[in-house]
Amino acid sequence: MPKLSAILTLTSSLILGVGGVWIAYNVDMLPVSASMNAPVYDELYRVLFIIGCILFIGMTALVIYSLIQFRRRPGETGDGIDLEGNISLEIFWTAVPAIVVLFVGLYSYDIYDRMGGMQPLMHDHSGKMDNQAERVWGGIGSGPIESSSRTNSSSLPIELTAMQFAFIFHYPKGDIISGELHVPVGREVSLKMESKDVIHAFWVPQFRLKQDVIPGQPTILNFTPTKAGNFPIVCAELCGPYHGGMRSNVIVDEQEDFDTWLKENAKESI
Ligand SMILES: [Cu+2]
Repeated sequence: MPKLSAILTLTSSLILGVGGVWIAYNVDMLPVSASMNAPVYDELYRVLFIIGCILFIGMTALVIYSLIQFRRRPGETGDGIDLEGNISLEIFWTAVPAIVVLFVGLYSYDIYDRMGGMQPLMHDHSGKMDNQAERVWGGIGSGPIESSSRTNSSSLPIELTAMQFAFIFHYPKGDIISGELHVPVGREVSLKMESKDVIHAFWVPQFRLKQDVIPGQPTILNFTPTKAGNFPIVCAELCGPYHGGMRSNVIVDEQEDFDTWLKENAKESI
């Protein structure tokens, strides 16, 4: 009965859709969100997770249904019905994945743009960098920090040197060298990163930020922490035998606690 099957398809799609959304919003698999970047990233993750849930549950249900409904009954010894081709089904299973993939592509592009990833990519191919020839992706860029258009005057400049197998932070204000990153909550940090040896990567899962640290090419990473706390910094680029131990911490303090830390550790009075 075509009408019954249409109602069944509609009902099961509805249940799948609602179920997918419910799972994505109730099963929290991500670490706490602690930077301004994180909610945007999490939104993309949720949408992809909803699509994944719908596909996984829908296909599993269809397989189980088919196994039971079309099983071999007692006494059946034949090869089954002789089927060849089904144009409308073929159009359907080509069109649906194409639309889903197109949507995922466009939506990811939009999220990347909202994270600042679509800042003009002006790279000077002559080898020298002029003032505009810097790359800024997702608050992430490379080039001379002095010319960074994304670095506003209120942001806190910090320099990161990565090496086998440590992260070393330098605060130009106060000339502080630290093995841990101290930052105040709610203020933009502009991290100028460079590696001394091989490629490393600065990754803070709670900030949803991961950026390569490259020898000979400074990278700039701008971010604003939104939650006070102690979060891990992990090297996310296989960089040698002790790569797994290349970790540090970012300590996000309230502004006054950060100021105290800065005063206590500054080499000169600030
Ligand atoms: Cu490393």
